[in-house]
Amino acid sequence: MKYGISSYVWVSPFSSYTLDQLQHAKHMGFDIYEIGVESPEVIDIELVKEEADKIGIAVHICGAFGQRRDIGSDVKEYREEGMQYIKTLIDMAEVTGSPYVAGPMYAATGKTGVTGAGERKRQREYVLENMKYIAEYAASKNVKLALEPLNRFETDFMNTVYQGLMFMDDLKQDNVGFLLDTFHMNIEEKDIPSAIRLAGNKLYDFHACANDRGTPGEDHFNWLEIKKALADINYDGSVVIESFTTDIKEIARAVSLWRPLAKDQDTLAREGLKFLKNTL
Ligand code: LER
Ligand code: MN
Repeated sequence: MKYGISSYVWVSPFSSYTLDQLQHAKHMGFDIYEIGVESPEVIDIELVKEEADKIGIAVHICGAFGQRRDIGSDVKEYREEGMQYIKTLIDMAEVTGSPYVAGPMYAATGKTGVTGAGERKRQREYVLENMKYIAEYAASKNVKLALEPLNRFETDFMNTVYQGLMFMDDLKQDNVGFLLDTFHMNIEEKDIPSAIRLAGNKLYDFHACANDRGTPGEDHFNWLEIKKALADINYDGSVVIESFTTDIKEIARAVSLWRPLAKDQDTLAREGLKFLKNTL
């Protein structure tokens, strides 16, 4: 297992001006720094890779999907922006050697309420068509796509692993699997360990969050059962602590983090890592 930390814990947006974060994460004992890419235009990814190599930390890529990055939107311009953005993320993953691009890339985060049958069908067709293209582009660069089911307040498209598997059945692309996040599973899955087992070898990335998005371990989760489920599916990928600074920009409304969840963000990272290393 490799342990990571999301850039959202400390900065928003991550940029070439916040490269010191890599050293900070390494010092704390993390193996991976997962960039939540809000503004690609302020990230010189070659520079990030150079710095990461110097420090000895891996850089993984996760997306942030505001309204204009919605590949299932009725607005053509938004679909195109979404496609262009995901292609940029894949290019970044290729540069840093990230095995995946992760995140809820099937829709704008926070978009809910697509209820009419016609509208739903149209959205799904757009997403399938666009994801197929993106998955092939990713495959050509040896990158996987880790789709993240989100809770009902953040998406109406994919809330559970079961729905994700149905979508993947229709998509038929080998390099598409899951990013599972304990925060979302806690709201949507009947049983978190069963959901992990259902994802099986389709699990590519894992967000370890407390149920309130605070320090992993300071929560009501049964981490020993989560550990068993991860072991049962032979998961040896990344376990990334995801929380957010209250300054979060691209997906502020969806994240809805209005108060600090720990004494400070360093404490959250340090205590969370200690807990996960001891427990998993
Ligand atoms: C992103 O990884 C995530 O978990 C979402 O809740 C962000 O809105
Ligand atoms: Mn997440």
